[in-house]
Amino acid sequence: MKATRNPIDLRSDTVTRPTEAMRQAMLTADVGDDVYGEDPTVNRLESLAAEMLGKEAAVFVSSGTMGNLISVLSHCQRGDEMILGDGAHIFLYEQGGSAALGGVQPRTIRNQPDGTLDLDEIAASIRGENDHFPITRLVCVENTHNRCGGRPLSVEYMDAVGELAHSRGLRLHVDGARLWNAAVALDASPARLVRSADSVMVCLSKGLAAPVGSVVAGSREFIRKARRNRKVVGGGMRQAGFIAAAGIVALSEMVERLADDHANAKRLAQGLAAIDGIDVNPGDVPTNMVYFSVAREGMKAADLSAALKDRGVLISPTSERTLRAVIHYEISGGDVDETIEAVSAVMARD
Ligand code: TLP
Repeated sequence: MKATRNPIDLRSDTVTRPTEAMRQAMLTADVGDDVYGEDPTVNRLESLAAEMLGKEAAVFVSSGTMGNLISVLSHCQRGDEMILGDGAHIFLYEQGGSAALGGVQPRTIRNQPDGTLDLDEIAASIRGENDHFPITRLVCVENTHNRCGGRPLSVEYMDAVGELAHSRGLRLHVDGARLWNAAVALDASPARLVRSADSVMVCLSKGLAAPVGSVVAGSREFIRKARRNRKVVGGGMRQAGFIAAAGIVALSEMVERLADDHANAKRLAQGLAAIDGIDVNPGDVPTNMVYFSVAREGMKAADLSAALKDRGVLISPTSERTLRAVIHYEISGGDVDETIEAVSAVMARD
């Protein structure tokens, strides 16, 4: 049975609680010491994820942030440079961990509105041979792109960015926290989407509703390094099968239903578009995120967010005028309708 949620929490798809099947799987998980490689459930999750992502191997980590960090640490040496978007989660929201802990310098270029990085700009940012320069080692892209509206990056683009990186001797890392949403939205297999990537981090704890965990996948050699780096950041989790068990359910049962979240996101955007003082383009909501803005003199996103909280709806502001609503497993069509009514009531009042 699916728990009902009160308040209606649209702050993120990270707020979901485990499904009944996940709770059962956790209760009965067969476990061992994963630092010795002896947790059968973790091993099963890693094999399943590697297979779904078309990679040789995978490693289970506690969070998306840890997965991205150990991927960068495994590709780069201190003083190396990585090229990534100025809206990338790795750049904006991970405390600059790659620089702080790995000595890796971020070279940002502008994210295009569709979440991509312009290929010519990437090419122009790759350093040449010169003793003054750092060595460019890595390109990172994000799919779906969170700050760019949850936009999925196409198979063609993913292939092209991988080809460019490899032709210049660089590696490609994909922050695929929501790769599953991209795959469903594009009707492409996750493995196909990341075929040209040297590493990919995917989250189990966002749209797929597992309580904890992410997975990094890549070549056997890369994952060996990533496993060492996981240990040095304190990520050797021992009987982690208890949480990996929920991850297996997430991968086996929770991917296809993301289409429902995407439909609900569109429906929310359509409802919001009809409200005076709200700006949103419902034609531009490809996955589970709805970014919308307040277009009324004297009213800020934080004011709307506070007024909605009083009505039992949680939506976070992302800038002075903009808010982000994220649809997930615990949000029903009825919750979407209630949210539209709440926004409508606040905007009619003020
Ligand atoms: N994103 C969270 C916040 O940190 C902003 C959210 O609510 O969307 N990559 C991407 C693209 C992400 O959106 C996130 C989480 C992460 C990595 C980090 O994952 P965790 O939270 O598991 O460390």
